Amino acid sequence: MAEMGHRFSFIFTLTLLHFLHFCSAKLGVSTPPPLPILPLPSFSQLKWQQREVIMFLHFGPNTFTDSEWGTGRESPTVFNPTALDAAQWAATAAAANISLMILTAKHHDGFCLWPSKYTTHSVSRSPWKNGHGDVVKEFVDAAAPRGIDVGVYLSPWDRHDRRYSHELAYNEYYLAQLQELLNNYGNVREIWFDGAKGKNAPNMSYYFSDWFAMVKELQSSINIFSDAGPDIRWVGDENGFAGTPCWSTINRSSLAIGAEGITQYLNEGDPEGTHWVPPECDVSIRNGWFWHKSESPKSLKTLLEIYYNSVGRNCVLLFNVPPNSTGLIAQEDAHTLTQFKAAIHTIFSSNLAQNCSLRASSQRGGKESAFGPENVLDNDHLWTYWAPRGADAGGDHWIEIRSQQKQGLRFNVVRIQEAIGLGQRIKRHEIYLDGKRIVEESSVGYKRLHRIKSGVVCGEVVRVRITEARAVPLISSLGLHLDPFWDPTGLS
Ligand code: FUL
Repeated sequence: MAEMGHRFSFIFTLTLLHFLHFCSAKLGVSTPPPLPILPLPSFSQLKWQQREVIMFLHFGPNTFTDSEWGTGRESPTVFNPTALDAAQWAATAAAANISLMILTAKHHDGFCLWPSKYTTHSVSRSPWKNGHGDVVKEFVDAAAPRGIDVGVYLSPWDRHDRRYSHELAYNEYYLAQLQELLNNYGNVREIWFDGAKGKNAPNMSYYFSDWFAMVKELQSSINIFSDAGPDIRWVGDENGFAGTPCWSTINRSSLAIGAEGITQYLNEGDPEGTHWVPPECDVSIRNGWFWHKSESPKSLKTLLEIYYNSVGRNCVLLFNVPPNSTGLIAQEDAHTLTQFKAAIHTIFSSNLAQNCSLRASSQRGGKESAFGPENVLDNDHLWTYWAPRGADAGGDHWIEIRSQQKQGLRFNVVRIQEAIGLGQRIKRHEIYLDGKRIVEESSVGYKRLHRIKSGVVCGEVVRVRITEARAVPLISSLGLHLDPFWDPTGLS
């Protein structure tokens, strides 16, 4: 009897929903978007995510002393670039479509690239421009006309300053420098708080809460990077490889900046995470972070490998391109970067799914709604998406791309993007070609790229099936691409 009652109320609810849907369609009223699933990205985090590849510039005394970690005892006179030209840095970034550059305003050696009022260990004591130079200013001024945004790195670990190890004095000093950098150089879009610290460094607490609050007070659209956010997290390695899965969410309360044993958690994120803190993959174009005469840039093949494992796994790639001791980005680095950009363009500028027909397991709000499968082929990768019916993550949700041409489809890369503005949802998914499974994987996020392990495949119908999700899946973009650079045998 109770079961009959349940069935009746289920049928009644379903009929009512259909009736309401029919009425609203008749009245020309649109079905609203589904509810988000928390946590959500902030406006600045979304903007950052869409940049995909950004640039790091490690520059300072190390550039001149051929080292990676300066001792702090370097004389400011070693800093003497003969042809520093920040416009060339900006031109190099612009040629690679890069819209954000981050400069090491102060690295672990404590030397400041701007004339800080609070120390003499800076450009003010260097022969460069007779001590009247300001690299941070030249960097910011060169970026603006190119439409490039800027960020700064201010190392908490300072091997030069004598206040370091005197907790209060050093925290005040650091805060004062934050105020200089964030008050005097216009908009700053990202700030890097590096958790690195030598094993024998004095034990001292950093007042992160004060620092972060000050940063947000001075710059409203900035993203704060550290091991644990609050806005962007470290990916847990320096090879530029994110994990699988890779969630934009983590539990911030379970993390301490600079702590040991958290790298896997940072690499993969947490589907149950309480905060939206997406990962950034920092990696250098060369072996070291600073320029060294003896090193040369990585190969295009390695850079593409990094791209697939960072941007292709829901991350932003922070690519370090260090200026040399003349103050310029080396020609071979600039060339490698242009080749990299051209390769990405070759692979992704055309979507082989573009003229295909689309079909899905169901559609939220019915056939006439704004949530149809065709949304995955438009240029909006955030706010237009295919949404299945209902609010339930369960059920067999799929979307299908069917070739309209005799020769069918020929590709070796599949691109999937979630509408992350409403939260990250997909936990597991599969891809089928003509009924045969070719991919079985985990999370998606803003962008997931799959290179097909067997190489180029041909067929008629590609189906993306979402097998597990935190909430009803929302797919904003799908792409089929041909990567001529990728050799799955690894022989080329
Ligand atoms: C590390 C530092 O120790 C390296 O020198 C470099 O700055 C890298 C980006 O972060 O933690």
